[in-house]
Amino acid sequence: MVDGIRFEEDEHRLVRACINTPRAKASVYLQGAHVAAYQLAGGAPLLFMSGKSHFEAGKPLRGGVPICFPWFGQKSDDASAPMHGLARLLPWAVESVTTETDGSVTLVLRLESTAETRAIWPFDFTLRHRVTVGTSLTMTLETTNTSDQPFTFEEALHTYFAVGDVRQVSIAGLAGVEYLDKTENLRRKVQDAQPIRITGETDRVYLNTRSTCVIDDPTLNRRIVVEKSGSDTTVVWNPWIAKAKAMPDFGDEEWPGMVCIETVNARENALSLAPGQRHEMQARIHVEAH
Ligand code: TA6
Repeated sequence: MVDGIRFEEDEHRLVRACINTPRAKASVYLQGAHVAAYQLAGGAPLLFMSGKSHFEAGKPLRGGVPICFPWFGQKSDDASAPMHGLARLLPWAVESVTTETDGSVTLVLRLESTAETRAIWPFDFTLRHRVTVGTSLTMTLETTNTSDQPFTFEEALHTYFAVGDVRQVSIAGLAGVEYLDKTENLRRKVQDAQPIRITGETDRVYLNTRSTCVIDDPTLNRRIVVEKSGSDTTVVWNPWIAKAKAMPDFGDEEWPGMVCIETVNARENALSLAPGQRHEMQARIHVEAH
């Protein structure tokens, strides 16, 4: 037993790690290595989780940090394949738990390809997700090509942030960056110099950017800083009213309370790995007073 972490079955019989450190607490489901909650001691939840989320084997949670792998969005050659890939639907194994000297806890979860995954995506891989819970939330997704042939993949840490009112939020860090607007058939646009404001359904794939993004949330009196490495794509998403209503696992009135700033490699930023090659993508998230 390592201090600061215990494993339990939740009320839906899904296994989660409950991490409690002096500075922060979090929960991570073994299914999908899915960080479901994170908050600083004495602070408000940093991650959004829908009150209507599924908590069922084989279904993704609606909130927290879904892992998208080995494709982002729809599978390009098979519309019937699961959205955002397989990784978030499968049970991951606990590889290690360590407590750092600063009291933070690092949980490493692992997913290896199987005959089931190869039937859908014909390559062998090992994924590791290293989650460090402390005064910041650091998530590192490591992909290793264990095939005897190269493969090309997309990946995302599809992070749902809790905000007081998305209509009052501004998002800095993407000025001048080219993006694909998924609300307009992937039309290519360039972000202007102003911080992003959410005034309707927003679903943008920002390309070739390694920038840190900052969510300024005057309602909750905080700034959320999203730093990243090993990622060239950032996705910004809020479903707004109609899309919120269209999602059965998302409350009709929940859309003002969330925004996704996703740490991604997708589309023209998809990655290729040679046999035996490894890649790491990391998101480092912390909160600052407003
Ligand atoms: O990252 C934004 C997005 O691709 C949206 O288009 C929307 O589909 C969202 O992901 C949620 O996808 P999901 O499969 O989790 O419902």
